[in-house]
Amino acid sequence: MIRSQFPQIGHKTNGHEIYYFDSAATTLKHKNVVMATERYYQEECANVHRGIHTLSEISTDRYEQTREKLHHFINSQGREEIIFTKGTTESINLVAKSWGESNLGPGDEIIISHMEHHSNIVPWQMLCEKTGALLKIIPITDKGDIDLDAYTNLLSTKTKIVSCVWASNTLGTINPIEKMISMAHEKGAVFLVDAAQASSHIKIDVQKLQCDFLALSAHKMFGPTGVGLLYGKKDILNQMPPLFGGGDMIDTVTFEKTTYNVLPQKFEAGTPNIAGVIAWAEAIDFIQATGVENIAEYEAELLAFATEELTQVPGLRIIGTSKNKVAVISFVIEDLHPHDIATLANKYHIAVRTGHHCTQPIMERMKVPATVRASFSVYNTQEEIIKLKEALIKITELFG
Ligand code: C6P
Repeated sequence: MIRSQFPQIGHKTNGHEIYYFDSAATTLKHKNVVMATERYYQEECANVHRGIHTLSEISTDRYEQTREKLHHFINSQGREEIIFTKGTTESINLVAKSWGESNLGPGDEIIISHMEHHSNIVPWQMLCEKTGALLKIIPITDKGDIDLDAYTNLLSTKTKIVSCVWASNTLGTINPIEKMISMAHEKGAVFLVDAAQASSHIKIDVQKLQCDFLALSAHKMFGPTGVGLLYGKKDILNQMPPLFGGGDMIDTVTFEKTTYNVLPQKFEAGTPNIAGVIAWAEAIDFIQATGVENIAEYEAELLAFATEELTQVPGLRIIGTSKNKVAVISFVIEDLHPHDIATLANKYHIAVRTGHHCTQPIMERMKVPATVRASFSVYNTQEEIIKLKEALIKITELFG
């Protein structure tokens, strides 16, 4: 039984069990992730790549095992293409700064979509300010799909990079990313995939996708917070300058000249989140043992059920109605402010997110001030979704 593998399920907070529908913000943590974190701090704490004593060797081995697992998990060509970062945000910033500043100039174009998370907007705006490059936006339809015709028209030989979300955290839309990548390549542009919301729902195969970069976060796939990865094609990563200078990323240092380490260490300056990286391996094991396809199938059933149930709530309107979605439902209810809905839902021990979900341009596009977002994962049940629906009905009744 999957639920029993997540220690937080069943735990009482302020005397109450919480119905957790906020997995798009961060998933619950698998019990082996918690245990591996504890084991590192209780028994095996040591720095990595820095000592020849037994504890350092154990930590280094475990740390590098996670890299090896991720290399297989996303099917990269080599383990050196896996760079550990703090998460998706840092990964995208790394590409924008390191690759962007050495490859872009005035008049060059960067394409993103209207449904990007702020993490995939702001770094490119900063890059444009620095280099004189221009940011172009792919429009989205009322249902929340990418407008592929508009994308075709935006692409040109001026396009240097396209950076697009695979699955939207707000609309749930799964974008036709493989097709979008091949269209960008035809114009000679490189492509970054924001896989933050895809990682625990969609099988990732970077060789099949042919993407040049891919970013994701461990905490959205049952793993710890504060750790993620940047995948990059080896040839491209080799040409990029390091972003941070410090320990571990160097080969030799003198006051006259420093030479850099090889991949992946070139991009991993300083003591990393060792416990986080080590514990992440357990999350990957869980996903692989369960099967991404099985997770996706179960979540698709939950999404269909929740869509059916929630549309029975008077005045409820779903924002993001693409045919192809991960298990995310953003909604508004007529005459109620999303913040009031979420505050009252909390009184019924229901955890949903409210606000702009770090996607303010989507709010403006869909003409709503904010939405309530219920996101589901492999440990949610239909019974819980009924509780959500009942709470929402009570809330609408309360407001008359
Ligand atoms: N979305 C949400 O509640 P970090 O914070 O670096 O792990 O991930 C950033 C990020 C990037 N892209 C997408 C599509 C995301 O969903 C997120 C994180 C969370 O929707 C927190 S804002």
